[in-house]
Amino acid sequence: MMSLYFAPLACSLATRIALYEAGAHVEYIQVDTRSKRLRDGSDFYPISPLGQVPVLRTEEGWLLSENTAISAVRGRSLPGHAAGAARRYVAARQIAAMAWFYRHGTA
Ligand SMILES: N[C@@H](CCC(=O)N[C@@H](CS)C(=O)NCC(=O)O)C(=O)O
Repeated sequence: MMSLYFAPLACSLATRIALYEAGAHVEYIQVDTRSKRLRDGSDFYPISPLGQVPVLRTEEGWLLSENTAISAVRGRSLPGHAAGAARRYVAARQIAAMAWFYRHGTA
């Protein structure tokens, strides 16, 4: 199962919304971005050297940062994704949505 490291109301919300809407089977792991700790007290830095969310741990164990990159991978890997030209269109729409979130969701 994939895992998404997130913080409430941080920009990881963009990826969370995309994963929720896609019906992805994901474990959501909350991070305190101030203390750089997970809720179980473990250190977040080995997962994210910058101490930033979002980070997606793929089923293969890869750690991916950056909303845009996570969105692109997610679009290709979830069941039910579009094929061929339609997939490229969906990928472009995802990037546009992410760009909108960054423009309107950050100070
Ligand atoms: N360019 C990154 C930005 C990641 C980012 O700035 N995350 C913020 C939350 S919106 C964070 O974790 N801040 C905590 C910190 O920098 O200490 C992305 O789009 O994923």
